[in-house]
Amino acid sequence: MARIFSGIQPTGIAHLGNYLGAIQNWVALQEGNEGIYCLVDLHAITVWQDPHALRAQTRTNAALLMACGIDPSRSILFHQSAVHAHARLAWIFNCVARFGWLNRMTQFKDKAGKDREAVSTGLFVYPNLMAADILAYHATEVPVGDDQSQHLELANDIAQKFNHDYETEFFPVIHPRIIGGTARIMSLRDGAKKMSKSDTSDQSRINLTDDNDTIAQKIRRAKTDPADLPDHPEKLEGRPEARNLVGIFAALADITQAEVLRLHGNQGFGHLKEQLTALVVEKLTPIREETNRLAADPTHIDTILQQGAARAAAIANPIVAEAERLVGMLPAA
Ligand code: AQP
Repeated sequence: MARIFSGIQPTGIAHLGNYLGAIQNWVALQEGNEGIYCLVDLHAITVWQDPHALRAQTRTNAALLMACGIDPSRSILFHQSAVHAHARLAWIFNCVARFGWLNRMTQFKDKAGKDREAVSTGLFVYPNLMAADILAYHATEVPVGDDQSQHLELANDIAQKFNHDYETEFFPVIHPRIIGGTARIMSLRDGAKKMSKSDTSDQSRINLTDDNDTIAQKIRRAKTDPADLPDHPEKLEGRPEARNLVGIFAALADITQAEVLRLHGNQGFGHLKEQLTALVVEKLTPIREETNRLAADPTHIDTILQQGAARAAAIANPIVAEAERLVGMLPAA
């Protein structure tokens, strides 16, 4: 039985990319594994968040995860800030990771844009906190979208350097579980950008809480190109928006892209978009309805997250206390 850790930032409402690239895999991995799933609010504030919105989004995403099938009686579901072990270990990792390593992170470059002087230092050391999230539990399996592979390599570098510097084998090797095929879902407005919660255009993504009319409208307006759909996936080369819609369809219908094109190729995008809308509506309607039911009782959500945090802390506190001891700190109590 492997211990699995993964997280989602409550920077907005989880979208179809989060679902296909991460959440559906988390749900499946609950079977036969020890799942630890975290709403990473400390990560979220590396970019300024409205405090009221952050609290609301943390609760809504917790409800969404449960509606998608994360079972809090089986897995541990909690919010990151409630377990102080994450921040304690992250500080140690700030002192282990090298500036040059972080400077090479492509996600930092993307998120910081041109004005690097103006971004928070938290955004720069974000991968150190992510390494701490995982290693505070000695988790070895991390299911993430492929956009996170570079951060996981860095987490392994940090673990190795810690082990080397303090002459120990305390931290294990992490294995990323990147889901093939559907790993990266792109923006509906720009096939070169990933679908993202923090994209300023709500039209760029399908939020898991979108109602059926909104879903239909977003898919209808999704960017395409003037040519018909091809009859084979190889011919999607250089057509990122077409590839994205075909990829989403294949992932939701659980068929290959070749099959999607066998069914819908050699015609305009209209038919594919109509069928895709039906698929998305079918998948998201029960999730949205269950989320709304759970979200009506925020106190209950808070209780579930606090109970999850207590279980998480029971695992992480002794591990982080041992890391602190290895570094040379006196016991806290
Ligand atoms: N577009 C995507 N396709 C596939 N997987 C994705 N993930 C995110 N976007 C896509 C995966 O979802 C998990 C949770 O992501 P996150 O919330 O921790 O942060 P993120 O990757 O930065 O996601 P967003 O939506 O783009 O958030 P913002 O806008 O706040 O930065 C991760 O496993 C991620 O791989």
